[in-house]
Parts: sequence; C-alpha cells; structure tokens
Amino acid sequence: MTSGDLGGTAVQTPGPAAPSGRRGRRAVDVPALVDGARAGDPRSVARLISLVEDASPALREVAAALAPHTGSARVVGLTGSPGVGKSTTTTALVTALRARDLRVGVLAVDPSSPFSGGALLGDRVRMQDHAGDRGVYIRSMASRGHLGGLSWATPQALRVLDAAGCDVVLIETVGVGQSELEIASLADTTVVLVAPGMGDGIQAAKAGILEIADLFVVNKADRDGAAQTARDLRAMQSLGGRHDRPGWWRPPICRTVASRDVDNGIDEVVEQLDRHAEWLESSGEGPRRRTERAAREIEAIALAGLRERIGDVRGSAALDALAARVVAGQSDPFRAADELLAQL
Ligand SMILES: Nc1nc2c(ncn2[C@@H]2O[C@H](COP(=O)(O)OP(=O)(O)OP(=O)(O)O)[C@@H](O)[C@H]2O)c(=O)[nH]1
Ligand SMILES: [Mg+2]
Repeated sequence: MTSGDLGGTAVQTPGPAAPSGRRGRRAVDVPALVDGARAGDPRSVARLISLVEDASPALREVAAALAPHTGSARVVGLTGSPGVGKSTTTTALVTALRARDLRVGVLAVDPSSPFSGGALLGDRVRMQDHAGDRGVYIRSMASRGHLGGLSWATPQALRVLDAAGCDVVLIETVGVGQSELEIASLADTTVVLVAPGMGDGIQAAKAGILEIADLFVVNKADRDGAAQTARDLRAMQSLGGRHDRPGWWRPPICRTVASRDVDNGIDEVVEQLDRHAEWLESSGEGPRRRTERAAREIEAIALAGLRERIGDVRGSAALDALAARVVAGQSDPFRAADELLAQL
C-alpha cells in the first residue's frame, strides 16, 4: 500500500515501480503548486514532495519558490528501536496536536514503517483516525541514499510541509545506526523512545543516544519494568552530559501508553515539547540548530554536486593524465587531487 490508502489527506507516495523519466517530462507549474500547497491542497503538497524526492529538474525552482514561506514549522523527530511504539506515539501526538487546532505533517522515513507499507495493519487502521482531516499530511519516504538513514530528500520534504503551513512536523525514523544522529540534526526537538525490558536504556547509552535526546519517552508503560527503565535513564543522565551545563536543558522522562486512547500520557509529552520549544528560543539554541541544519543541507547539496562532477571526470583524459603522472613518480596523489579539484 501507499500512505494514500489512508484517506484523502494522506499524501501519495510514488511507488518504486513508477517509470523513471515520466515526471521529468511532464510540465510542472511550480508557482501554482506552491500556491496550492499554501492553500492546504494535499495534492499540491504530494506533488511537491514527489518533485523534491525524485530530484526532478524542477527541484531548484521548487526550492526557490518555497523558501520565502518556510521557517515557522516546529520539527520534532521521534526515534527508537524497532517496535518501541514510534508510529503509535506519532499517531497519538497527531491527535493531541489536532485537538489544539495545529496543522501537522508526518514524515515516516523507514521502509519497515507501517506508514510506508509495513505489516502492522493495526497501526494503519489507527492512522485512519486522521483520514479525511485536511489539517494532517502523512508522507512516507524511502530511505534512499544513506543505508537505513534519512534520505537526503527529507529536509526538502520538510520544507514543503513547512511552506504548506504545518505548525508541527513529526519525523519518525527507526533507531538504527546513523539515523538517530541524522534525525537530531534535522529536528528542533528529538524524542527518544524506549520500552521496558528491551534493554533500550543501556543500548541508548552505548550508542550515544543519551546525548541527542531532548525528551525521553518510556512507552509501553503498561508493562512491567517501566518505572525501572525510567530510573535507569535518570541514573545514566546523572553521569553527566551536555545537559549538565548551567542553564542547559535537562531532558525530561515521560511515560506513555501510546496504544491507549485516553490516559495515555501523551498530553504530558506535548507539554514537554512546548517547554522545550520555549527553551530553544530563550536559550538561543533553537536558532543555532536551525542554522546548523541549513549548513548541513548546503553541504550535502554541494558535496552531491561535487561528486557528480567527479563522476564526469572519471575515465576522462584529464584524470588519465594525472594518474599517469602519479604512476611515473612525477606527481603524488595529493597534488594530483588538488589539480583535479582545481579543474572542476
Ligand atoms: N502494550 C503496549 N503496546 C504498545 C504500546 N504502544 C505501541 N504498542 C504496540 O507495539 C507494537 C509496535 O508499535 P509501533 O508503533 O508500530 O512501533 P514502531 O516503533 O513504529 O515500529 P517500527 O516502525 O517497526 O520500528 C504495535 O503492536 C503497537 O500496538 C503501548 O504503550 N503499550
Ligand atoms: Mg513505525
């Protein structure tokens, strides 16, 4: 399935089987799409995300058209081990944020996520709570590019949702390898989910996840050991970290039963998210994170461009000539690389 099955407002994900090249040839009216997105038209949002995801020739025009309308969305990343309850918590958060009349975008960046066609029918059904609600956009993204990580297109999709007037964008990504570090670089607030009895706390400490969390959620608090897991986290926090700096944010630990409709602890999570947002602005950390995020985006795009040009160079006469000089001992690989870069 695609997330489009979820209802009118779920944003269609292009299937991997879509013929390549088709989109590039279709004429794109970028200003009309941006106007549509800003007016809350889900199809325009979907089309814009497809354009950025597919690195369409219109990508630059899209980025330029979106830029003046971005910068107001709060980006909340949710990460954690497979099955910890990220999608369930995301769904509950959407409900809570909608109750406050906020517009919400959801990006699920993980092939195994129910949003992107995973096996967990239960979650798909729950997400239908939000079908037909024009204040919610749901989009799953293939983690192309980095293995298991956030695709490079994710920040661009974020910009689309931002320009489309989302007050909050939730990004779900499974906590494996690099992805949680990447999510931390994308998000204003990073929520790390753990569950009792999964040894998550200890794994989190090992993987450096304690450092990236702005908020811990011990989900599945209906299970034995939730209090112990919260205590473990607290104990590990007391060992030190960046939150020890004076005036710094100390990540709170919330307990949730995200699968429950009521009394699920989600309101407390929303409150802590608000508190963190306030702290981000009052401490100056928010603007710093946003600037760092933009710098990473620029860097990624520049490096991709560079890689493309280097690809053009591969097998070229210029590279062959430099290689011959290195082989002959007339140059060294560092100098040759400098010369190659100078030619790009
Ligand atoms: N008992 C209990 N089960 C829960 C709770 N939250 C989620 N679950 C269940 O845990 C399972 C996994 O939940 P998901 O929300 O799909 O977990 P996830 O982290 O998104 O999983 P992946 O995207 O596959 O990594 C589902 O069967 C949920 O119904 C909870 O608070 N308590
Ligand atoms: Mg999930």
